[in-house]
Formats: sequence, C-alpha cells, structure tokens
Amino acid sequence: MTTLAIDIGGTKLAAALVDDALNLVARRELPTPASKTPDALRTALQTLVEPLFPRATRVAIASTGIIRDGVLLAINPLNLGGLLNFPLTKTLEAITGLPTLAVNDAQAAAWAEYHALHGDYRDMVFLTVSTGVGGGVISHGKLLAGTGGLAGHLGHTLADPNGPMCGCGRRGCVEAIASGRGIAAAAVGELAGCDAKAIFTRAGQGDKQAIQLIHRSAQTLARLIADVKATTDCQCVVIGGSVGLAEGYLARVETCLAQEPAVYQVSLQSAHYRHDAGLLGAALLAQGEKA
Ligand code: ADP
Ligand code: BMX
Ligand code: ZN
Repeated sequence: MTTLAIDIGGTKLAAALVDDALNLVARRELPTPASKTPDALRTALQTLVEPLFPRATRVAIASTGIIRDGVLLAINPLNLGGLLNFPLTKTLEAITGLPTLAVNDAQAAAWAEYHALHGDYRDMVFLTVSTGVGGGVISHGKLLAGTGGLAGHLGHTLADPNGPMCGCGRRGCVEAIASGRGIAAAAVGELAGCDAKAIFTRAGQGDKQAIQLIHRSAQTLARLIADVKATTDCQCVVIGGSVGLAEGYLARVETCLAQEPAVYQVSLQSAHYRHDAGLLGAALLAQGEKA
C-alpha cells in the first residue's frame, strides 16, 4: 500500500508518499496559510497533494491541533492565523477520494520515534519545539491520545504564572515562552519582528539578546522535561521540530536539565526521522489500522 502522508504545522505543510517499508518519496512543502477561514487551508492542501494522491491508496495526516473525530480543533488558534477548527478528514476525502486517518502531529511523531528506538523502551516522550510546543507520550508501549485527543499537549503546562499570555487562554504556558513563536514574541529592539530562525542565526553571530532568548526557551523546556520525568518516569525524551533540531539547542537543554536534581535526569535524543517524524508516524498509524 502507498500512503499519502501529510503533516500540517503552524508554519509549513508537508506531504510525501510512504510505502509499507517506510520509504518516503516525492516530498513536497508549502507555507501554512495564516487565515481564519478554512478555505485558505483547503486550497493550500489541494495544491500540496494534487501531484501525489493519484499514486496513493490511503491518506494519513499528522496535524497541529487537537484531532477529534477527524476534525482539527486548535488549542492555540494563533498558531494557525486564528483558525479555530477545520474538517480535516472530510476535506482530504473530498479532494482525494481515499480513506483518511488524522492524528495530532506530535502524537504521530512520538509513534514514529518510538519505533526507531533500539533497546527495551516502554515509556518515552516526544516533544516538538516548532511553531508551538507539542508532545506525544508512549506509556507501556502505547500511544496516549486521551478520550478527546488532548493527551500529551505538554506545551500548555505552566512554566511561569507571571509569563506571557498563551493563545490557549492561559498565562505562562511553556509554549508561550519556549516555542518559535514565543522566542520571536519576546524579541525587542534590533531583533523585534525577527522570526525564530533569524534569531538563531543572530545567536550564531554572537548577538547577546538572541543567545538569551534561546537560553530562556531551552531552560523552559528543560524544566518541562523534569516535570515529564516525574509524571511518566520515561526512559528517554526525543526532541524534534525546527527549533528543537536547530544546531546547539539540544545541548543547551541538556545543560539546563543537568542542573536539576538527579531523580529528574533522563536521556535526551534528537528525532531520528528529523523533520519527517510526523509524516512517518501518521503513515505507521495508518498501517496499524486494519481496514
Ligand atoms: P511547523 O511548526 O509548521 O511544524 P517547524 O517545525 O519548521 O514547522 O517550526 C517552525 C518554527 O521553527 C518557526 O518559528 C521558525 O522560525 C523556526 N525555524 C525554522 N527553521 C529554523 C532553523 N533552521 N533554526 C531555528 N529555528 C527555525
Ligand atoms: C500547539 C497545538 C498542538 C500542537 C503543537 C505543535 C494548535 C493549533 N496546536 O500546542 O496541537 O501539537 O502546537 O504544533 O493548537 P506545531 O504547529 O508547532 O507543529
Ligand atoms: Zn497554552
């Protein structure tokens, strides 16, 4: 079977064809439209998948947002230009005529990364530091989705009660500080208006504010990881997303985590599948569904 895998993030849309051996070909990417109206996302998805779906037998989507009954419900609508909900499976079924499965992006990536681990792992947590901060929890070898799809939304745990407002309506979430959007939102002066990617470039050139903004993100993520260790007793935490995979970021998180008491220490790894973890996890989950 050939799966058309789609990854919907707050910044970019990706799609590729994935075979049963998890080989990924014909990968395409487009920017995520920042629009409150579902039409813009529908049109972008159609453009993205049009050259691919004639070669596929099913569709598997990893998407930002809470995925409930095939519908995307934003917990942080600001990450999607204000879009609150979107009928994901219905839209892709209408475009492609193929059976479609949808799952949260970080949950999907967690599933792929769990399968890439070597050794006797039963409990692991995946964190994406990207437009937002997402999470996926594997407990006793099972992916936790929760009854309503909310499980693993670790970016919306509390980092600082006096911190910035989060788009989810809560003040001081991890996401509001550590995510790409959170890093960019805190920039002032010369760096005001820069995105996280540009801030990483400036940090590489020695800019003090840029280095401090990245440190604040890494410190916040490390504290979250200590909380995650206390909650799940996971054997490892895997980090993905473009911020999470940026050069030097994981090392900073490791340095911050090392300052926590020994009981909270856990091994950290970069995502084995890098930027394709969501695509491959969705494809794997579709393989596991007996049609
Ligand atoms: P999505 O959230 O759509 O899944 P990404 O994982 O690419 O997409 O995350 C987007 C965020 O990562 C943005 O805030 C962007 O500025 C930032 N970013 C993209 N590329 C890099 C990079 N090379 N280094 C650091 N940050 C990056
Ligand atoms: C947000 C939330 C999560 C998602 C996470 C990472 C929305 C639209 N998304 O916390 O569901 O997993 O961002 O998403 O509320 P990404 O866009 O950064 O990949
Ligand atoms: Zn929040």
